[in-house]
Amino acid sequence: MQRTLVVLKGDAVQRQLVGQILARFEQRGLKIVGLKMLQVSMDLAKRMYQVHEGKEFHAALLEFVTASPVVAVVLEGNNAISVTRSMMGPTFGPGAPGGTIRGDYGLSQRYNLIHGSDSPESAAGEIPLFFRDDELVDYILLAERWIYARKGQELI
Ligand code: 3AN
Repeated sequence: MQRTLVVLKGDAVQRQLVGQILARFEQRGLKIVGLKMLQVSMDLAKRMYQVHEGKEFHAALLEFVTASPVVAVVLEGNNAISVTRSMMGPTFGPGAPGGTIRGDYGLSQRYNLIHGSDSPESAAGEIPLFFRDDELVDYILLAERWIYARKGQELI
């Protein structure tokens, strides 16, 4: 099972879309193993978006992500990273197809509702920025029995 970090950004919180967006991930079968609301500090924002340092939108991005509380989530599932990314859609709403989160809820070229880790390496770096180990909960999701098929020990 793979884990990914999702951050529902300030526009999702302020537009009261948190429940609807989380519901999509739950309905898909992804398991919530970490969940918190927090105010992102400038220090955390800089660490989160270190890869974008030097880009012309970097300052605006830091301002956006620190302007409102956000909701951070760790989702677990088979191919959680690519499944989450495909559900988010392309970076900005106007270019995102309907059926994706950004395509269904976004119109801005700057506010884009959600962040999702883009690789296993990013997820491994980003999850600890938002969650301590003891804030990630190991539990059995009973629905898993019907979300996945079993092939020996493997869930497919
Ligand atoms: P994604 O969120 O789809 O992975 P990335 O990784 O290309 O997009 O960019 C990370 C974040 O940087 C985006 N979520 C977006 O908020 C911001 N960003 C990327 N490109 C631009 C841009 N041209 N103008 C403003 N913000 C941008």
